[in-house]
Amino acid sequence: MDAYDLITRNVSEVVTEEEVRALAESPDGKRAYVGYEPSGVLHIGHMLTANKLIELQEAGFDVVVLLADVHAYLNGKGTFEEIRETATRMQEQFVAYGLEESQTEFVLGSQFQLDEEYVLDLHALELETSLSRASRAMAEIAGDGAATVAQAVYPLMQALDIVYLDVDLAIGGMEQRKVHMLARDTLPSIEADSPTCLHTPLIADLTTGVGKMSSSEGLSISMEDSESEVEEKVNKAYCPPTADPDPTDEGEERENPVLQIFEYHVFPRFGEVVVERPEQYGGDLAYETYGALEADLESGELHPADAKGALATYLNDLIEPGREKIRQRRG
Ligand code: IYR
Repeated sequence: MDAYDLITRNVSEVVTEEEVRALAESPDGKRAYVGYEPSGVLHIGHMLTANKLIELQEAGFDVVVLLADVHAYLNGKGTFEEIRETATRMQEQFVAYGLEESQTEFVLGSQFQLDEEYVLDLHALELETSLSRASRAMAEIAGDGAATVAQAVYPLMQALDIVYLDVDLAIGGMEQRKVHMLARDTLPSIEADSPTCLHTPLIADLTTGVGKMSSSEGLSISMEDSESEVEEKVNKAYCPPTADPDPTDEGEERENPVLQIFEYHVFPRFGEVVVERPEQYGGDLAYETYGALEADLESGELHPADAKGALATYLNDLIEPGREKIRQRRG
C-alpha cells in the first residue's frame, strides 16, 4: 500500500485531496494530531482515530495527542481538577491500546492555551467569527441545549491549537468537520495557513444502527469492559445480513454497526479475519479483505450470529493488552 492509500484508508473525508497527496510524498517528520476531551475510559470512538494515528506512525508521521483539558472544561465536563486527573488516565490508556509511547507526544492543552500570545490570537479570531458560525460548528460536539459563550470560544481554540502545535495534519471524527472548516476559513486572518484535515467515519449506535455510537447514551464498547461484557454487547448489536439496511419506519438512516467495526477496527489492526465455526456448520471461514466478509454476510454464507462471535473475539484481543496494563497499574 503506498503512503497516500495508507494515510487515507477508511477515512470519510480528506480536505483537500491535493494537500494530503503533497504530505504523502514525504511523510517523514510531518506532524499529525488528534485532540480529545479527557474522559477516563477509552472507548471505541477514541480507538477509531487512534487506529488512524497508528497508521500514520507507520507512514512516518510524528504524532501529537492533545489532551484537551481546557476544551473539556469549556464544554461543561467537570472541574479542572477532575478533568486533569482523567487526562492522566487517558494517556495511559492510549499507550496501552498501542500508540507507540516513544513516537507520541502527549500535550495537555492548558500547557500552552493560557499563554498571553495564544489568548491574544484567540481574541483576534473571536473578532473574525460570528456567534452563529461558532455555534453551528459546535452543534455535533456540544450536544443538545442552548450553547454557552464557552462553547462558542471552544472551536476557535481548536483552530488555534493547529497553529500552536505546529501540525501539518489535523485528524478528527466527522463530528469535528465544521470546526475544521471554520479553522480553514479563519486562520488566514491571523496569517496562519489553512490546515489539512482527515475525518474518520462515525460508528452507528450498536443496538439500532441509527445515528452515532455514544459513550453517554446507548451501548459503547470500552477498554475497561470485561470479556463477557464485550460478548454481551456485541450479541445485542443490530446486524441484518446487509451493509446497507433499510431506514427505520420513521425514515432514519441505518447502518450495520457490526460490519462497521469489522471494517474500521478489526481489518486495519489484524489484516485478516477467521470466523470459527463447527464442522457441522461448514467449518471455519477465512477473510483477507473486509469486502469478502461483507459479501458473505449478504449472501447468507456467513450467519450474523457467527459474525458477532468472531467480532467479540477480535475486539477482546484488541483491548486485552490494554486491559492487562490497566490492571497492573492499579495493582
Ligand atoms: N473537539 C474534540 C476535542 C478537541 C480536538 C482538537 I483536534 C482540539 O485541538 C481541541 C479539542 C472533541 O470533541 O473531543
